[in-house]
Amino acid sequence: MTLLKKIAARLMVFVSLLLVSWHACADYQLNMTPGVTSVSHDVYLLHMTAFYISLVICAVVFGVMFYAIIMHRKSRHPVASKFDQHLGLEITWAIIPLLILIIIAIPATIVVHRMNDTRNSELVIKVTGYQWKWRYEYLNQGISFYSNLSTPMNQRANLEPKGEHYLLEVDNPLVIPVGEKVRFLITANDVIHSWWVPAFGVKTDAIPGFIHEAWAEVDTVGTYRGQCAELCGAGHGFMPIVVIAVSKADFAKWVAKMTVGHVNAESMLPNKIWSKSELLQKGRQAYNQNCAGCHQTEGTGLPPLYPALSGDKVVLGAADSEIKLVLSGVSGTGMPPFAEQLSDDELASVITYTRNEFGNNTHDIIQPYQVAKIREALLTTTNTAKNSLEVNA
Ligand SMILES: [Cu+2]
Repeated sequence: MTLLKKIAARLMVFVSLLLVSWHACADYQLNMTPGVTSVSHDVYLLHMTAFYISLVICAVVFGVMFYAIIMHRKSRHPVASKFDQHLGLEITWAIIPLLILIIIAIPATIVVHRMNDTRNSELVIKVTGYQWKWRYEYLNQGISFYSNLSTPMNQRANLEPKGEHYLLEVDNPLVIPVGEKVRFLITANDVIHSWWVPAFGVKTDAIPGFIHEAWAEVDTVGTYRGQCAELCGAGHGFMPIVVIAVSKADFAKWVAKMTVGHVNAESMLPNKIWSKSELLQKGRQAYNQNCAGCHQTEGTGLPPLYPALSGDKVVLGAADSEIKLVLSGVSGTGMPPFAEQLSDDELASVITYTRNEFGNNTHDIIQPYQVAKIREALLTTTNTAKNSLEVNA
């Protein structure tokens, strides 16, 4: 009796804890989402079918078990029956699960086959995972951009209340049209990531050196959010995915805007001289988006993996050396080359920022044209090296 009382008391505690914490779980849903693509609908249907089959099996198995426990309890049947083995019964309970498995496997195979059929796509987007951001390239439109987490640093540091889409918001979302088959070519540039958008029924590993494929044909206009689903380092939780599905007409407008924007960005006043405060303001933003993941907001780094920038000898040394290092990265370390990721004015501002923040009072101001000059010199060296390799080969 005391044991029963103990169990009842524990059960009461468990239930009250569950009730108290229930409101905290209200934002989460337990089940899969039916999603917004034909594949995600199929996956959901398959999942629910398997779930209901499991429920029936559960009911039958537990039904028989409890029936046997109650009806054949010792007080009713003090003397146990002596039979063992029943060929018919054994064959039946081997064949029924087999049939159930076949019933589940046939539609599952059809759906998996459909998921991998990327033929007849109308738009191809290459998705590349980086520590810790995504890059999207529209292969036939000549549009490419990086997509960084845009949740403000103060929210991440608990200095401000968290926003509605905390850690699920980006500066440049992926834009796709509804009603068109979009093929994704998924890869990575450093370590293994995984591109996961639950509403599309897509969760595909992004592996350096491999290209995996996925596709989606979205049926509803809207904003869909996902995350990297493969533990990829310290900033794994800070590389969300945001996809905006728009009508075909809006998509055409967006493409036109992006193409023009790209041309403008290329020819954007490379000789403009920025003021120190402009550079620092722009630099803080670029630093928090691209550098703070490793070197930390306060420039303290995470030694020995990510060096502190406060008092760092490269940051306090010649400006050209720092520009060169940021452009080409440091091989064998976590420092990637930023030449492709950031524009000259972003690099100039972030380098100005590191040279004047964290107690690094160099008073240096770096202008975009200085970055452009070193970028060009590096490019010439790389091309010369490539050419001489080709000649030698
Ligand atoms: Cu990742």
